[in-house]
Amino acid sequence: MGERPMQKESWGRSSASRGVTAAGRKLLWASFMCSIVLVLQYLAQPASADPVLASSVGFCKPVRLEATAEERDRSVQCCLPAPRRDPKRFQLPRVHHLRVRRPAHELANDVEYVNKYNLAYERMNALPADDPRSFLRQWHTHCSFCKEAYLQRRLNNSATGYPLQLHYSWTFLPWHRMLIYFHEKILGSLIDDPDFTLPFWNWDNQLDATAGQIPQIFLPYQQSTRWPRQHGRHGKIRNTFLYEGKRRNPNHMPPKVLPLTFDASLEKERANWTHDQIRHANLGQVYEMVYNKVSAREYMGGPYDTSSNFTEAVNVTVGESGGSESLHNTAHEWVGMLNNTAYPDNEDMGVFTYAGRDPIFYSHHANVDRLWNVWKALPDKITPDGHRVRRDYDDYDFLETEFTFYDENADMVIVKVKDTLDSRKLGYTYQPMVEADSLWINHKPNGTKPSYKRSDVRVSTSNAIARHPTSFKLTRRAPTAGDLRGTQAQNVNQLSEGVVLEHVRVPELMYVRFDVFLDSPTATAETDEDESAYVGTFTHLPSGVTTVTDLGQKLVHVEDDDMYRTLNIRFSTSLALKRLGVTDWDTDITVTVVPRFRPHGYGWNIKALTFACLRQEFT
Ligand SMILES: [Cu+2]
Repeated sequence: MGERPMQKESWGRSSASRGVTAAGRKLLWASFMCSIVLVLQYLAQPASADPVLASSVGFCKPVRLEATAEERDRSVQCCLPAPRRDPKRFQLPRVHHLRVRRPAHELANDVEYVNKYNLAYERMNALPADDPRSFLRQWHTHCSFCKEAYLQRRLNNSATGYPLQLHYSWTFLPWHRMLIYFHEKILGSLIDDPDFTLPFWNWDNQLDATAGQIPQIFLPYQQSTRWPRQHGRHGKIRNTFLYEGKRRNPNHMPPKVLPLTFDASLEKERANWTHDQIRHANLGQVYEMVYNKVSAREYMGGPYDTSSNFTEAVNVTVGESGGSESLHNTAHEWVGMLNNTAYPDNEDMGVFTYAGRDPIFYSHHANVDRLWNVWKALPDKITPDGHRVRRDYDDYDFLETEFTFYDENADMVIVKVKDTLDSRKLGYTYQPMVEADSLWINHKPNGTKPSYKRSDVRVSTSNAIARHPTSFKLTRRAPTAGDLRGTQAQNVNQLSEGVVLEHVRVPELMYVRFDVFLDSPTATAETDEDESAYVGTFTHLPSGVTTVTDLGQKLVHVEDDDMYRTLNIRFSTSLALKRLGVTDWDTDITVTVVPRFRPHGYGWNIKALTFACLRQEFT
């Protein structure tokens, strides 16, 4: 296979003892390239990267939709109305009692709640289009900020010239928290209920079989005797707005449960999975993507400041999603119309552009928000120290980042990230789900270890993610005091070990999903994600909109450099290494990337899915 040269590699315990063979020279070259990337990154650091003002004031462009055979230039206008009054600074509310968000599956038959919830949305939907509180504008808020309609600004309001993007970085959690915070406040004000809370879609809950289904409140209620309360003295449930006209995959309705390892290309093969199999895989996935992430960088994503430009071809600062964001992508794909030719745009949930048009979006994000709180309270038990406290970033550029939203009075409010970090200070909390959470916290992956001879391993020397599972060599070393810089670890034993694929070029329009295994060169698409060697999944939602199949006619577009996103993709390795019995720092290992998508039309000889280097990193 021409694009994927493979080399037999000699494996010593120490990389120093390796002879300089042709393969060795290539590997040396690869690590040289890795250091060049790092040096360039360092040199190109602008002297004055500052916190970002994510504002809906100023230049706004329509959001591009990918061309179809019929229409070459398609776009959606999701710019927000200008504020009618001067923006105000956000003030933390005076909290007398905490509002409690409850799980959607437990609220399904609460007639009073569901009717209130539906009425609030009906009223929101009835507001005129120039009202920023209207459902249309709530959807547009997500569409415009998450699809780069606006430009990133400095805190003095001057534009940086870079598109504003609130995914792929540390802004993902705080921005979406405040989006649903104001959304909830507006809904409450429309029904004169200041205590109103959004329900959360508790998809990580594997204790209750209904928790991971599309919650009943988003579906038409059946005339059923199973829920007599619906039609009893409490009246009937009306939920028309919550489902009518929403575009969701009809194959994923209850009793189907959201599989958190969902893989559109394997959907047929996995159709016969038992509920127990799904349940087990789901626990493993939340364990890997939440519990296994100790540092802020691993869970929340990489930094975002005024030097960050995620969409330029030759860029320095690249996007980096945390475990939280990667995990949340799966529910988006599964609810939306992925790979349905009648819905080429994957709407609603399957694409950032339309996700906010489905009310389930706000409940999905409420669970993402809840898991953020849960994550901060998890014990370490992963780093050699074992007692690192999981904390939010404390960088100045993070804390001082500003967002603008419209509040329940239709006023523009400027919120600083530092005011978003404690949900209790914002006046709300979540109903505790201790028993369900503990299932994934205490999950034990299958103990199976792959057996192979190191001397038989063929590692790739080209930095490309290929059609078939590909193994790469990862050179390891012990952490030093220098690795502490920029982290929140108190000492080297608190550092979390990981592997980073640097500067992966991902076509914006391409659905990409791959699994990563350590020291498991025999891993294939059939390998269970719940085995010891698995360290996580990367998922990229097509963020222009098109089906994968449609791309067959549009190869030319992929040549445009601005159609790529450059991302760092990080996997936490401490626990897997422990499980695999790799206890020293000198053992080099293989990293096997198993693609779980079929890029029809792209072919594999594309510039896409190459990366600059693969390296060990401590955070
Ligand atoms: Cu978003």
